[in-house]
Amino acid sequence: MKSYFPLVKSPIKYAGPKSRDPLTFKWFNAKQKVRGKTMAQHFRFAVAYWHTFKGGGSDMFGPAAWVREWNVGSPMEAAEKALQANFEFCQKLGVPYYCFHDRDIAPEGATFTESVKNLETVVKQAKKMQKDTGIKLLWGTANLFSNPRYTHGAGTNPDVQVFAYAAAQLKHALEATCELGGENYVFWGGREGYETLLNTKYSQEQNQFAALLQLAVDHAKKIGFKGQFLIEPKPREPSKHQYDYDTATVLSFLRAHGLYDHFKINVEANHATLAGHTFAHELTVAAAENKLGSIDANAGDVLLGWDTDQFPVNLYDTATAMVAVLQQKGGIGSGGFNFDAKCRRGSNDVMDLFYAHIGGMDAFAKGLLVADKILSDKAYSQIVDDRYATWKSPVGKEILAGKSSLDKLAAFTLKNGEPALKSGRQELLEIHFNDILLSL
Ligand code: XLS
Ligand code: CA
Ligand code: CA
Repeated sequence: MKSYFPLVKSPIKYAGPKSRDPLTFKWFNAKQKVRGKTMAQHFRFAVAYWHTFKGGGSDMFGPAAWVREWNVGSPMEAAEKALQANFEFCQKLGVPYYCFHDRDIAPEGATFTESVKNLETVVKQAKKMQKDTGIKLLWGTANLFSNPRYTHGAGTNPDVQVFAYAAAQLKHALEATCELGGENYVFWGGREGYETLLNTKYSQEQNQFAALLQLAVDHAKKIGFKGQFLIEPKPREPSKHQYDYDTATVLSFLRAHGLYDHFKINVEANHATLAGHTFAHELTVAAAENKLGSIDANAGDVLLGWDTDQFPVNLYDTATAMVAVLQQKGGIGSGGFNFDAKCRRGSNDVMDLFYAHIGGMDAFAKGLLVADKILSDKAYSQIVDDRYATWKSPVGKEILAGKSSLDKLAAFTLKNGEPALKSGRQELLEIHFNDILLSL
């Protein structure tokens, strides 16, 4: 069989931090244990099909700048070749999972029937390749945003005929994910948002979107799909306002519509920054409710205001992210770290795909080691624990147990008077964080 990556002869190996060979891992050591789990178990890394195998370096100022060797021939021929490239790439990189949209792996046909047939054909091929290589599907999703029919949204479209079309496409994407043993199914709200409130019935659209999610939950039960449903927040782009703005908004939407138990969150770093949050913030909010389901491991650019989907290289960001991830009891379960990232338009060589993924895996591995050390560091945790020490007093315990009252607290305040203003030790903790990051 043809090799699309002939320059990578064998799977990438761990060679340690002193290695200067760009085709080795310096920090990601699959077998190394951290907090009782191997790095492979912590991360469950995945390759994003759309960027890695279907991307051509396009941006809003220019169309695709390159065509990969596998993306040639008829659409169905290209689909099969791209699958082969995917499995060769994942095997050589040592990444156990991939993720896709239905329209990444199989081309949309001239009719709905043809699209379904294309998907079924490709799913059969993918199933065989998964079996042959051991590479698995972390999550599948439906592309309910690229086709012009979804211009005004899919689930939130004002036209019920478009809603039905989206539901039909979702049904087949979910069945494909189920057939391929996908461990999760993602909803990213493509064009589920609005451009102007002047033409929008906000609460009607919220109810429609909830109805679509409920239909998916019901269908999963019907077909025996056991994977985890995930929602991926994003505040804007393509719509001016996206309904799944951020983690807190999504959790409250799920609660309001009786869907809370069926969904977890897929946190993407670049979407966090678009929402005006840090990546660590979004992870912390999700983990606080044990709702951190999976991660789209990428990065934005501080100087560009859009979704640049870059590979993660900033160690401070990966370290603070991993501190948040480790706070969730039991880890990320059936989720993983999906590199929803693309090489820059100027990085057009297939070898750049290897350098980019290796760099991302190393950045997260190093982040994990730093986070582990921070969380085990007594001096560090003591400073944080001391800030909250008064909550262990009788009055604090009583408040948290729901046994206090405003009268009791007024009496307490009369007796104790003005509280002392204590230092939060921010700068000390920041220095301490850097000391640990630099010491590893
Ligand atoms: C787009 C999203 C998308 C989802 C999957 O901004 O990141 O790629 O991850 O639909
Ligand atoms: Ca994403
Ligand atoms: Ca993105």
